[in-house]
Amino acid sequence: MNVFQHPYKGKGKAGYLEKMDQYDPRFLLQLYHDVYRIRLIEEVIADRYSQDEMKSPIHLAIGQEAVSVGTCAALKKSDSVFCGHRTHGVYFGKGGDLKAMLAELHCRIDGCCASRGGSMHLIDKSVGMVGSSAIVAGIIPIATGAALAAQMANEDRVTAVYIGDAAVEEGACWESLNFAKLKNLPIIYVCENNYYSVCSPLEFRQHPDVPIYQKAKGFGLESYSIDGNNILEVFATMQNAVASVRAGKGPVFIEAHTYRYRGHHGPKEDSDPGYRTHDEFLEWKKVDPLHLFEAALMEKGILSLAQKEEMAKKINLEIEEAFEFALASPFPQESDLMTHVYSE
Ligand SMILES: Cc1ncc(C[n+]2csc(CCOP(=O)(O)OP(=O)(O)O)c2C)c(N)n1
Repeated sequence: MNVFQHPYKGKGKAGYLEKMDQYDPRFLLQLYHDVYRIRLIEEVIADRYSQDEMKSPIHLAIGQEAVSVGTCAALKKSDSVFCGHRTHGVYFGKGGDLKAMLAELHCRIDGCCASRGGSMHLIDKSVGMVGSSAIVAGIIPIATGAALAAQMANEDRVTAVYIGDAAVEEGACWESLNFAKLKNLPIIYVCENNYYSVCSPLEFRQHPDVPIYQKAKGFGLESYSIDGNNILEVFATMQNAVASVRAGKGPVFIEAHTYRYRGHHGPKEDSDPGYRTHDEFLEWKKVDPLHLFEAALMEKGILSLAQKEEMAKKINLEIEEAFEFALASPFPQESDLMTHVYSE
């Protein structure tokens, strides 16, 4: 089955236009800015990666930015997010610091994990990014435990955990959902379904009769399947989910359909190995989360070309300064090797 026979392809620009009037234009511009910023940052990371200054492996979120920005926009700073290995979009969506992230990717002490994490293990408690893990599905029980802790401490804190479509193929996922439902936990599972697990297409791994969100429904969770490239649909769904969770109605599951443009890891586009075609990639580019939103904003007169260019100028300057910061930051000292390491 080609992914384009999948029912969730999005409605294109019309899908934005029909929803835009209900929002303050300043809010829409902020969302656009945040998506654009992630796109530009990751494109520069990709361009500079071959210089071999960044020693961390990378999994880019280019193409999937609307999921991160749209969901995080519905969360408070005091809410917690957890992530798998594709961390950058969520980190920036939650308000993460560009200098701290680039220093982390360059394995420097000013990194948000002081160089102990790298791209796949970004943690920054100052913005509520509490944990991320390269073990597929490994973060799900951890996030579920954090939601249990919030509930036991009677804290008004929602936990959101970001997982891929392959993570739902692990038992830890369903054990966690079962437990979250049982305990009525304040947690939202956001599944970024980009249709691939490394080079393995979804249709080789899961039966099309049982979409991911329906599996979650089977565990009793309130569950949605949405166009993850439409930031307004993502935001509205997450806003409802957050309200429901805060009202004590228990866990929610969101399956957001989207597509990654670059290889599973590394900086390049990757139609060559043959696991997906270049035509498929071009089809998804027609529903690009940045460009469709941009076209809709321009059609409504909310964004002008001059504004866009000004935005890009500022973001590119910020990126340039952040790279300079990262490259000037010292490497960790050998004497620090065992700091934060626990052993009996
Ligand atoms: C338990 C485990 N099994 C296998 C791997 C190897 N691996 C790394 S990423 C990945 C695919 C993950 O796909 P998905 O969860 O859909 O996220 P995406 O990369 O598409 O964002 C696999 C199989 C791993 N890291 N952990």
